[in-house]
Amino acid sequence: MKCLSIFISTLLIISNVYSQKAPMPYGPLPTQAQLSWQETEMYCITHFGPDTYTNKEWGYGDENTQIFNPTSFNAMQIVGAAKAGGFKGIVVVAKHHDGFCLWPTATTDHNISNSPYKNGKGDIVMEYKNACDTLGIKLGIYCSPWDRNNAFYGKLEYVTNVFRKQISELYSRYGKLFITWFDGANGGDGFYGGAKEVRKIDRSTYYGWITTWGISKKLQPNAVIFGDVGPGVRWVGNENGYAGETSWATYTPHAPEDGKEPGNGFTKDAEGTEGHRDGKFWMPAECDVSLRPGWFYHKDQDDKVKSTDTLMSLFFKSVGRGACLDLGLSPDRRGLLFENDVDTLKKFGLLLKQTFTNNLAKGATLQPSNVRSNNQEKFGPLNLLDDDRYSYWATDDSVKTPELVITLKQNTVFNVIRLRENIKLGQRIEAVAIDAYINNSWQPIASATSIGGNRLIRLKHVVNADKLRLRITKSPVCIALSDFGLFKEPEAR
Ligand code: FUL
Repeated sequence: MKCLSIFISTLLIISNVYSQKAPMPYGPLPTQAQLSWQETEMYCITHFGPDTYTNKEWGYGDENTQIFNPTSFNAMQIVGAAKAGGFKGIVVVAKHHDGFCLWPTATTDHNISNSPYKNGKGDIVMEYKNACDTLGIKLGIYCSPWDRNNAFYGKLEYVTNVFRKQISELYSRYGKLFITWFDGANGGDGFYGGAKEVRKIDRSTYYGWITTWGISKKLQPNAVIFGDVGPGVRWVGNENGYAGETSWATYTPHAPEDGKEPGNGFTKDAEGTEGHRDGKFWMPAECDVSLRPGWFYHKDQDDKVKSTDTLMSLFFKSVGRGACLDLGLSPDRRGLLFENDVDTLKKFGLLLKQTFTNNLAKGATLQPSNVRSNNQEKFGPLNLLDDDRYSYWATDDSVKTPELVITLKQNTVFNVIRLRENIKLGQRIEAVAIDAYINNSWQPIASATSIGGNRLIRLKHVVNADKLRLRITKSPVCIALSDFGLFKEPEAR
């Protein structure tokens, strides 16, 4: 017996000497659903319904179901255009505030079965799902809590007998979803079954969020839940598509909570833009913005489709700041994306490919420069160049501001720097600086704050160098860096 325990403790000592201890996680951590969402980076949200035919943004709820009759709705064209743009998911607006359901629902007559589309046999959500499956794109669903058509809106019955049943249908019929999307616009005037009045609700309490979110968690455990107050992904606080220059994945909404997750509540929009460094929850931001001025299609906006340059700039200000970009697409009355929209998406996708396919840091050697050598054998391998977000390089617990010298294979011209942390260990780094070795001295070329799941630094001018230095200038704990990448965004275009 004694022999065995000596043997085991010897083994333990040996394994302690040779294995590197992983750093302790820091602060709130992402769930698996949040990690998959983070990797998605870019997805679209499609608005199509009665508003498309009435030229409105918010239908009143009295629209005749007969007006919904697209002649050539083609989910493959829409999802295909998104895919060409580099987007990896589609959130389908299955019901907007006007209450019209784009799937055959048992909860209300105000739905596609009572429209001429496919003689009442249509199901737009299913068509999207099939196109997404065919094209390898993730599916998400938005079902507006606010319903300006429903007679019961404002009463408890609406939540229990209508809204929750609608999301149950949606979350059980269309396969695996990556996100369930809850809009924050709520209460006001509407048709409400003919009452035509103003109905105000308390958005913190009316929908019984804990129970309502429970439906998503039960039926779609791998989906993140988006809402103003999360709980999985927060609204960034504007519909212009950008996160703050500093944007933390952690956040505390102004809401009562049960200690584990945020409860019913509200947010201060502006706080969503930056998040909170000391936030209690892992709740990164989604940046939503439409490709056109409106979310729905309006003919007079055909020439106001965002340019490739604008999309690129939004990409850097959302995805490049650790958030995800959710771009609004607006199929027209035919049920297709208009030519200009398709065109700009395609060009944007090409530009992303041109910029990011070739990581110019590949083949570089990385060397810690300011860390005492007796710590070095504890560091993991410097394998930061393999596009794996979770293999990482960690410093010893006491080393919070390490420096890395990156020696490139040759002189390299670049204008984008990418940094990522292994966020499975939390968001750790608070600030970094990067220098290039030019004319025999280190010259600062960039700095950034919050890193998290993704940080892209877009330089104003190209840099030509063969040696760089990354300095972690602020971190409360040792770091867990998973990526250092260099890219060249085409300048003249
Ligand atoms: C908003 C809604 O009110 C808009 O109509 C749109 O659906 C947008 C994505 O969310 O809050």
